[in-house]
Amino acid sequence: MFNKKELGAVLIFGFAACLCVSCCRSQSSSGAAGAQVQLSNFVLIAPGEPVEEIVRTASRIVPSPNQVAWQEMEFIAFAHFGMNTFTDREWGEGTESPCLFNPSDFDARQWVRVLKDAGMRMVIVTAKHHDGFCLWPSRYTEHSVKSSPWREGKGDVVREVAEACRESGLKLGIYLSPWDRHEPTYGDSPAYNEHFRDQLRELLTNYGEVGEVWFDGACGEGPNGKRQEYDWPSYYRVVRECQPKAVIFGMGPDLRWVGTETGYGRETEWSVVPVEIREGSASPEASLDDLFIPGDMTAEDLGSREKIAGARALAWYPAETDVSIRPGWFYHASQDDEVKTPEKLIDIYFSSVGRNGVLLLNVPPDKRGLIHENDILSLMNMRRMLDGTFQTDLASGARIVASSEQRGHPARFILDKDNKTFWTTPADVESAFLEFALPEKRTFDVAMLRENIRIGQRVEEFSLEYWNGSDWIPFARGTTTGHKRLLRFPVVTTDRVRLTILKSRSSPVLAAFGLFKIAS
Ligand code: FUL
Repeated sequence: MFNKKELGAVLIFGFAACLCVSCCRSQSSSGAAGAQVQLSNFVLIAPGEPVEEIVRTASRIVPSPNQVAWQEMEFIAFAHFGMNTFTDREWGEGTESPCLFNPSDFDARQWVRVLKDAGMRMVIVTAKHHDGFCLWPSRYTEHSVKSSPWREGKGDVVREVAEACRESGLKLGIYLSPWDRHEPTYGDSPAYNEHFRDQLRELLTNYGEVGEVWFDGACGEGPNGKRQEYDWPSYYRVVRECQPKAVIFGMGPDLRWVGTETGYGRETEWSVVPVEIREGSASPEASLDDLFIPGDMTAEDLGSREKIAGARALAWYPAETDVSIRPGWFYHASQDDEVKTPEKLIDIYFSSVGRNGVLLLNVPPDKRGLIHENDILSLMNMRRMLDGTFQTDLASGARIVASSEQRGHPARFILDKDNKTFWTTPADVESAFLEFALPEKRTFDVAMLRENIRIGQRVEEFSLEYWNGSDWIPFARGTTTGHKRLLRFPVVTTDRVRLTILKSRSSPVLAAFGLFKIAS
């Protein structure tokens, strides 16, 4: 599967079991628990590799522990706040006076309280947007809160958000825009790269643990007419060195942009996808961080068998789905009546978290430095409806008959509320069904499936049917599952449900199944 050079690279990328290639080969079709031998979150594919072998390899690529921790958060917050909040713009020029930044009632605890109550687990703050104004008193520029009238230049938004997050048990994320329309060195590539690394290091060493670093791809023309060449690998090194538990989004190798800003992920969302790498540099010393080239990941099909068949490298590179609660990313009073409704937010939740993504919802604080009342109302109603929907699992108490079970991984594990245990089939059994006999007739309109992503992502197609007393009636169908798949369908009342895995990349590994009734 790999040449000698590539094998070395695979070994050092390994997060799970680091195995020699002969182990991979000999166990690839007969491994324990149907789970088979796991590789890492990145694998190089040798030219000419048969498609079936590539598919098997893809099924055994697993997320890094940092990627698992990120995926399990499911729902996280973006807080776009900065100079644009005060100039009523979306992209500033970089020439704005710091005097304009002056929130009247800034309260990071209010942000965090609201976002936590809404069910979000991390807050990513725009420490610096494209206009270059820094929300922390950076040593490397005067264009920051320290030159503003706010708290007489003694304030630090990043610190207050970090402290509020720590107090509430939320993680902190940092958005640091590489594109900087204020910084004079921008466009002088080596000088600006150093400046950017300095700022990054400042943010990643002075504010406690950071869970995610958000790198935007926007790259404008420098003031001197030169285009800035970002030195991404050197940025990644700063993140790895200062925050070993952080994941890097976007222009980095850990998380990819889902490809739209609507909040809607793909119906078929693979976390294992081909990635672009620097050719000819796959030495045993190289890591994904060194090889990775940020590429366009916006196509509708990223991870089908056809796509991975031609891959040079495959990585666990899951989708983050960002969207704003308002039309703009920053607060504009004119949009106070355009806050997304709870129903719209729920639709987005089903189409992002429910499609194997993490939902990054932007809630932009206003000029007071507070989350606006309209946003709070929408968020709280959304939360109430989601809690109402998911509080009672109508599949619980069901007896399950499986067409096939791997020893040690019985079907009942799918209902045990422990996402680390799982049902799977013996090796090479790639289609199977589970029949759920409910304790009595129940009414539902939502189904939930989860794979155990620690073992990989495998399910390619599944269907759901119910027993109407004489026949099995199909009521829902899906493709990929991943961390979480939610399906909505017209209300069904029955006491028997059948889940069929129609197609899978090696044995399916399901951690959970649930049935729910949407609450209004
Ligand atoms: C984009 C930026 O240009 C927008 O202003 C916003 O920050 C969004 C989340 O990312 O690329």
